[in-house]
Amino acid sequence: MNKKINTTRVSKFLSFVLRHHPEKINLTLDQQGWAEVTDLVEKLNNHGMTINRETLEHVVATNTKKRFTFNEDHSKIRANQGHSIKIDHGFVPIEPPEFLYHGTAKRFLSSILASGLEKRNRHHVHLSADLKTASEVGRRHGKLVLLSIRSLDMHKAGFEFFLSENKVWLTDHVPVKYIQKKG
Ligand code: HQG
Repeated sequence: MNKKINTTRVSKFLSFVLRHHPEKINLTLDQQGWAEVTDLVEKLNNHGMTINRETLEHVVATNTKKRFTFNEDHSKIRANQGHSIKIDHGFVPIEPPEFLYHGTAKRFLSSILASGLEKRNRHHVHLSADLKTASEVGRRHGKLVLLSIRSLDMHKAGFEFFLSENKVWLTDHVPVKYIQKKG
């Protein structure tokens, strides 16, 4: 293992290619978003990122948010969520808890309270089951505002929810009436 490997840099670049721009390194993803590991490693190296299979395994295993998953025999890899490219993730709808949370920045609040939570560049609106995670997500954008979502009521009204492998709750859109500002 190359001890000097910058796992954050590798993880960020993996997110970039596996969620958004595989074409930037000439990579092809299948319909479910999987890349061949051999192909990925070769193409990362061709694009100036010195990495081998062992390093990739290390980055995936130690990633704090479990952003990536290998298939069973580790011949393929994909991002667990967060894509902007269209993939068929095979998510199965499930019943959410009574409340889910969304952390955002204060500057987005008036717009959110006018049009609801929108998925923007992602495939889904991302929600968290706990306030700590929601707070971390929100602080990335600026001064934190926490929103509480009546997810079970949404579900009863026919909205679909999915849970990604790394435990992010996903839905298509959250209408204003299910959103309440916390505190
Ligand atoms: C906001 C990270 C104005 C929304 C995290 C958010 C998460 C609106 C921003 C994952 C709006 C989009 C996703 C509206 C939504 N008006 N602003 N109507 N509706 N917004 O980054 O949820 O590190 O795309 O509140 O852990 O912050 O990528 O979404 O602030 O799971 O693995 O528009 O990203 O994971 O921002 O974060 P994002 P997010 P990774």
